[in-house]
Amino acid sequence: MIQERKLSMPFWCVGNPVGDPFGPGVLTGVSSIEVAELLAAAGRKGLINYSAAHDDDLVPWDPAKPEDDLDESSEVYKTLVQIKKILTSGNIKFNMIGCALHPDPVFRNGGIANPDPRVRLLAAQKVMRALRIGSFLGADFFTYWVARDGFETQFSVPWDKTYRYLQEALNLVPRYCKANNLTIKHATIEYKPNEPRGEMFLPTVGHSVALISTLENPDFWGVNPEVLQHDAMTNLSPVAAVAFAMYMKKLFFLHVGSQKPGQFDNDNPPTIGMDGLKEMVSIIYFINKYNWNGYIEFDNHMLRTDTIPGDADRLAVRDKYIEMTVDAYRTVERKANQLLGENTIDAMQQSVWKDDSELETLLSEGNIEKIAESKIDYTQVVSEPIEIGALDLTVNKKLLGF
Ligand code: XLS
Ligand code: MG
Repeated sequence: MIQERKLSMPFWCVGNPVGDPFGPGVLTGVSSIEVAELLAAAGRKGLINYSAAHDDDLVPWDPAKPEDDLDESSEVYKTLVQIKKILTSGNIKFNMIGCALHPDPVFRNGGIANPDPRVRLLAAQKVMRALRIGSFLGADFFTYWVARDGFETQFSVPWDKTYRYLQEALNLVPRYCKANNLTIKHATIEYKPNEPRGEMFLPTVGHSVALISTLENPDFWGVNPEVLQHDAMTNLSPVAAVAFAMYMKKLFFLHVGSQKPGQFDNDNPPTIGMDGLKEMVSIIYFINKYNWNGYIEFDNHMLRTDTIPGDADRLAVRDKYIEMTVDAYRTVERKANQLLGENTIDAMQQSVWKDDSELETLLSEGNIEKIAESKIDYTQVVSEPIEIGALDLTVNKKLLGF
């Protein structure tokens, strides 16, 4: 039985006023309470099950009050109580908290990897507050998206220390969660090659998984690739990134949107845009085929064109955005699952992969004498066609509905 994925719609996607570097937001803003209400309504309609947020998406940050979330008479605390109540009313589980280390100008040269220890301290305090906020809402995950931890100029970075700064700050996360009995049991690194910085310190899945293996508590940490955007931005393959993370048992969840390869971070809704439809179908196809049972979190925004500027429709357009994004994902999922049941595709895959259980065992046992002694008929192997073109044509026909 192929499962239907659980879906998460984050606060920042719904709240996004859709600005870009050439113009301000075209949508009138919404409060975090209004976003919570939109999410709860979507939960009641059965569209989504989870949500996520950065601290700043929920409540404002005042560096002079690093523990305002603990003060029951503060506005921050009262807002969090209200958000929790609204989400619960729509059966939305709050699943992931991130710490916004990108908007405030004090973090303009980075958050947890900032060379200035005063800024790293502020970042650590803000991360702790975000962890408490996440736990108050019942989150299972914390996500470190690389934000402004990166560079534009080569001589401005203390290269002998930068990765230690990252290790030190990431090590604080499980330590803090455990010491305070928080609900957060796991965390992810969300790598990205560039944007907002010219280059990032953790640009790929490989960098992230390697760094995780050096942390105090590697089992606590995984990754959440953002497909198609964060890999495709530099023409790396999102498909291979997800497969690698899954094989390394580090695929904790996925961020999903759409991307034209080689461009700025498009953050288009899944399937919307110029490219990527087939890649998205293939990702859902193989995570289902190989029984990965995590959840999918959207990370995208509506197209600027599709907004209705002004006050009157600011909630209605966001409501429609949630519905359309879920519809786009479910459409891909249906197609992926249809391909999964296809005998023709299975048979063609088998013929490309050439399964031979005896040889499989021999190679995986890794006995060097047996491997050295084995005989393969080279002339036979070299003369066999490898019919990948035919397999792909079959897939394309199925995708196009023939
Ligand atoms: C930006 C990231 C960001 C994270 C949340 O590119 O996708 O939105 O997912 O911190
Ligand atoms: Mg993301």
